[in-house]
Amino acid sequence: MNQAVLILIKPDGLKKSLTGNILTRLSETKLEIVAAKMVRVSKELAVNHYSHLKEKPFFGEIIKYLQGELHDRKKVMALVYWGEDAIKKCRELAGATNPEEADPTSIRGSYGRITTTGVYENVIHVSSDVPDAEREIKLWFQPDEIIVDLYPTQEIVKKELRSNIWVS
Ligand code: IDP
Ligand code: MG
Repeated sequence: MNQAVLILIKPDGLKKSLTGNILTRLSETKLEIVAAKMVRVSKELAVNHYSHLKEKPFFGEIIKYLQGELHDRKKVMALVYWGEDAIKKCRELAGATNPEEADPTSIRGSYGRITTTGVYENVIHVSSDVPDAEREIKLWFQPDEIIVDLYPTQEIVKKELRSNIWVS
């Protein structure tokens, strides 16, 4: 069954210049990239993204982590991969949440670490199931940023929308 999955290259992955390595590893899946962008992560977006973990003792730290405050890199790369069994394939390549327990040949096993303050810095996020993927993709992307029709949309007309355009 074809599925969509949200992938984030987290700030530690960007700081360690791992973008190319991670995308190369993910290309082994033969899945299609249907959306990609760099994102400056607001606190609101980070809190929404990790809302299922808000009772955990490490919640505050992972919000700072996703916002780039632990790495002086205030951005993440967000991508949507699409294709047969996309979630399982990408999670297998990513490896376990705890980078020290992850298969050493997985992305997290190869490049992750646990900080002295206990944060699992695991360089990549991968949606965990189909409902999570839909929720997360809708959080990170607007329909027009994705080159296939993943979910139902409706057309609206935005009036007096303020935006920046190129000069000349
Ligand atoms: P996942 O990223 O493998 O889906 P989640 O349970 O959704 O794992 O946790 C989100 C993120 O929170 C993880 O990727 C990791 O960075 C961090 N995290 C999860 N569990 C722990 C923990 O027990 N200690 C420290 N950080 C954790
Ligand atoms: Mg998760």
